Amino acid sequence: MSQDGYTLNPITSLTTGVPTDFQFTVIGPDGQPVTDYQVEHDKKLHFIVASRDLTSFQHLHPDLTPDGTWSVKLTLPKAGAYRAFADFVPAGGKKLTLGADLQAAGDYRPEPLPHVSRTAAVDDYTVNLAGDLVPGRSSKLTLTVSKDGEPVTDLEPYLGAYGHLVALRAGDLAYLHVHPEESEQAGPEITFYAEAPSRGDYRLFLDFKHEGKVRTASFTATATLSDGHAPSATHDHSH
Ligand SMILES: [Cu+2]
Repeated sequence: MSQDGYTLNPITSLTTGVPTDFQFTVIGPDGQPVTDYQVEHDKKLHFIVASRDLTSFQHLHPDLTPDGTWSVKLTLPKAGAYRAFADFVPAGGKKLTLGADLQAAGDYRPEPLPHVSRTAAVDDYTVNLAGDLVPGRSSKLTLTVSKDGEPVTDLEPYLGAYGHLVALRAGDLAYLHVHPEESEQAGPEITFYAEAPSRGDYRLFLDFKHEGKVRTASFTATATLSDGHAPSATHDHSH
């Protein structure tokens, strides 16, 4: 919630299933809301909201008023605990990711983490994941987008690249640092470098834009040392 003198400060409380104008501020080292931000990946601030069980994910871009209040239309789709992340660079500062817990009242039924898979489907699209998360260092992940079985070669730029990847650790929702590889090609492959801080399971969320619409493909992946004992693609969560 706080780092380097900056604190994420939610203002609005939320009701399960009700679209709400959610407001927050980032309080700076001087105790005042931050009003100057650097643009990164086309936006001054990226706002990610994930349910604690990682079955709900939203990547939103709030609007900033001159007094430093951010606002965004937000719906928490089901009851339970959520983690919100604000990813930004204060003017003259360095990149920060601050988190805050959000609560949606009601009957909470946590869902198990979806099984490890190298394939994700969203609408008419299929996305394949190549590469492995490696604990403690940066690793290359390549995501390949196809539609109706054909490679998609006309992805549209989204947030300064042909896709945007967010990775969260299952269990505590630690937020991974992910960089896109610059590419001149509009698909079907999108390449990222991700740093997994530890062994364990992670949930990856790829946002990509095609035919004017942003969609999210979600994967569960396991970071294991590449010692040949536990290939990540065959890790079984059922026991
Ligand atoms: Cu964003």
